[in-house]
Amino acid sequence: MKLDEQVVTRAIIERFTKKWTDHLDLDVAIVGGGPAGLIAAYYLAKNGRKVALFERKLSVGGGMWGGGMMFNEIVVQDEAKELLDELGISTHPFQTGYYTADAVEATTTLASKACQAGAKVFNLMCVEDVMIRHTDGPESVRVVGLVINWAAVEMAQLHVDPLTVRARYTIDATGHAIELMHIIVRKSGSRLLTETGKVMGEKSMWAEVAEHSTLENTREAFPGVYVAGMAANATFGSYRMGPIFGGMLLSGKKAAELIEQRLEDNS
Ligand code: 48F
Repeated sequence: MKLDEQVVTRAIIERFTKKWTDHLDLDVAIVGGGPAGLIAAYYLAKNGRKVALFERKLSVGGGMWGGGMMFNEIVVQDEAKELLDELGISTHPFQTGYYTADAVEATTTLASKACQAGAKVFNLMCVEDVMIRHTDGPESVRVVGLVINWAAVEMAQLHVDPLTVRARYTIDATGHAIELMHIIVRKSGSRLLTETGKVMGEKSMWAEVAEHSTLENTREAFPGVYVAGMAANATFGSYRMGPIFGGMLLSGKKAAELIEQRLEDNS
């Protein structure tokens, strides 16, 4: 077969453009492709929802690749083992209640399952802002979409205007940085659904408490926006937990379930 570079170029441009235009109006937009964002994408897509995940970096996986301090093994507790089994990620018992998994196997399998379930990953794109609309009067605001740009534009600090996607619901799964929540507070001046109305910030490490509170804190933090993973604890003022990943995965799953319920209620 004779190869034609122009066919290769046209294939990439046309297929990417189709993928992008097919995902301008979403059921759920997920910001951040760490473990929490990826697992939420997996469950929502598995339910047939139109989901896109935006990740600033070249690769999805966030902080899961490096295990703890670049020792590329992760730990999960009893409560999350079933979830890894469901995804087909091998786990190895360590001592009662604790399992390890190879960080690279866990990350690649999770990413692959999310994509195969139908979630579209847009890597190398960063979310730099949100679209907010007044819904029921001036006091009632809601996030209705995201403002997106190429990560390369951000890195080069070029003055290039962004583009947008609409979404019925959004998940802030940006990890420790909680980028979406900070943008919402800074730009809208509205109160978050936290005790103080602001981003409460992450506390020092306390794995036992943090793993449980990650789940409790996985909820709507601003109308239309749910927080998942480390962003949930950082928004609602709880502790960090280090390289135990059960809470991250269960949190992403919970965010997907809560949004699924809202989508069903509104249909
Ligand atoms: O940090 P990250 O892995 O978040 P997570 O899913 O998991 C946290 C754990 O990795 C670890 C931990 C475990 O116990 O505490 O830290 O909560 O993934 C967040 C991803 O979001 C991307 C970022 O590059 C990373 O891959 N991200 C952050 N801000 C943006 C973004 C943005 N504005 N636009 C696009 N991607």
